[in-house]
Amino acid sequence: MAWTNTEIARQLGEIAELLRLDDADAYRVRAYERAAGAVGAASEDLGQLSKSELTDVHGIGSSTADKIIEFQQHGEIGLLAELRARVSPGLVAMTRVPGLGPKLARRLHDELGLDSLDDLAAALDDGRVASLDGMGEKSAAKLAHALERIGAKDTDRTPVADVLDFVAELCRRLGDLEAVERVDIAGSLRRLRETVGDVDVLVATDDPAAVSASLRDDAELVAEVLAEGDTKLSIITRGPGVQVDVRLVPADSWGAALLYFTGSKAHTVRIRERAVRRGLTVNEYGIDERESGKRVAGTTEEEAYAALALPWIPPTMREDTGEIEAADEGTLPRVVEEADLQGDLHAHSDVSGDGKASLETMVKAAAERGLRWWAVTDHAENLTMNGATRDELLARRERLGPLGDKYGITLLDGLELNIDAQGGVDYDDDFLATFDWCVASIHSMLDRDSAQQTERICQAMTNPHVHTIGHPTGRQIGRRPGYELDWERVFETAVATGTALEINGSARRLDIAGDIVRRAIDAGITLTIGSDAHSVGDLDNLRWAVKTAQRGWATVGDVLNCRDLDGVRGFVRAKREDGPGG
Ligand code: DGT
Ligand code: CA
Ligand code: CA
Ligand code: ZN
Repeated sequence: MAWTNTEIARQLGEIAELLRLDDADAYRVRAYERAAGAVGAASEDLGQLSKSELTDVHGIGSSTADKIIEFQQHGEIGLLAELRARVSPGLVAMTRVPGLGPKLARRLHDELGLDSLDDLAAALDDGRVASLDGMGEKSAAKLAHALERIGAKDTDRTPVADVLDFVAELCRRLGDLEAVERVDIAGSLRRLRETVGDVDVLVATDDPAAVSASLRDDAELVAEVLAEGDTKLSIITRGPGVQVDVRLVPADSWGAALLYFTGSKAHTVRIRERAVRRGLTVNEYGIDERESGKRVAGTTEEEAYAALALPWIPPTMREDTGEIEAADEGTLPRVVEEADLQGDLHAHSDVSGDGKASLETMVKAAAERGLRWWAVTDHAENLTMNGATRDELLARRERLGPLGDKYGITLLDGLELNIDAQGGVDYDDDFLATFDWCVASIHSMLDRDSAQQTERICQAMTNPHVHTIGHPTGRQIGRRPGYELDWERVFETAVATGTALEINGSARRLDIAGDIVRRAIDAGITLTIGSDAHSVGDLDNLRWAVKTAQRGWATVGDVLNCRDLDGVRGFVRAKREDGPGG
């Protein structure tokens, strides 16, 4: 199978991480880190290359090239399997705590015998960590706080970013099978929760045994079969190593099964209660009259909801946070959909250092997606190593008109500014005033406390040329928690200054999250959607941003990307002309 660069980089990165915890030679660790970085940054598909082509890529050596080829051929790297077996998962879990590096994790493991986040919490509680040589009360308190923030219980869940590519390939292969009529994602992944416990895939078929057998025997995808029955196959995948439950249902139960297995559990419990009050029963096969057993619905989800006198409710809203009441009262908002987007307000080209595709390639791809306008927001100069200089930006500006004309799309001359320690940004006001659109983001001093991060962001919003705040909390799901911003203050400042907040669609970020989106809308905030694309494929991030917006019940009116060019320009003008407080 053609593994994506993202997945290859993840495998190499995990090897580096485990080698370090395994006390391997620092040089060897570094080699895998460098290779992971090189693969992640590559613009071509490394999955297709030969060994000599691979070693020609800067950062990939002979031994790491061998691992990539091994992964291509077997869907598994022996060394990684070995390391996963040898290095304790508890030790790995401890390194997920911000501020807890591999060295300290090892000491906690070896000297205090800690082997899980629960162990760590207990040892922080009873003072054993504080009494460790070189630790002290203060460092221990910091760790305790960090541990609280990541929430110990969420760590055995997998970030969606780690499973999306794999699941897309799995669904593609299932869809290609003769016996499969339909295939779709269900469960928490369909609702786009930011982490998944396991992945649920629904298949409509009248030959479940054949589908089950084909998948079971697909050694490129399946590492282990956990359970196989008439209606369900549970596997552990290769690649991300996650559990997938594949449910096999007849086509005429499709809607009922999709409703049932999409959940959330809380949502479906409410649905069943409602059914009972109407003399109906709901299960994964259909909706039936309780008395007669006569089936009333089940082929489509719309029909299933309609049988309960409800409109279809988007999966992203099915968390029992008022959606059933709203649907019942006829006040369920029509949430934003991907087709409502007229443009993208955060994306990169190779004009700044970490972009992987040329401006023209990106523009062409954006136009082909049907976007009417596209803001290219390359990194501004203060970003270490990657920022664009004034001259590079001026040269880029000359190309925007002709490229837009060539591909039939309007290009907004944009920037992603860097918010400094005091809330200032790159360049000077006169230069900034010549741009159409500016995102401002925190890219440095990520470990400052919440009060300081709130201050930096609010200060940046007072700049008349800052139009939205990019990835506001800085979180990377599964890697580091976001800053705990003082949201009331952020919202207040955003409204007062006419600044928007971004929903960043990178699956690793999904920032701001759905629950914050909902609060922001209540506070009267305008939202912007950004793919934060660094490559053509990343433009798909728009979909994740839209789903995150839906989780926050955002409508077309709440999202600037749903306006036409005049609408966007009007938003920019309003801030520049009226100024803070206007
Ligand atoms: P996860 O896997 O923890 O990220 O969350 P979900 O929502 O995917 O949960 P999962 O995989 O346990 O089950 C998928 C869906 O199937 C769930 O959202 C609702 C449905 N479901 C599974 N088991 C039950 C059950 O025992 N009762 C009810 N009401 N629904 C269930
Ligand atoms: Ca699940
Ligand atoms: Ca499941
Ligand atoms: Zn950024």
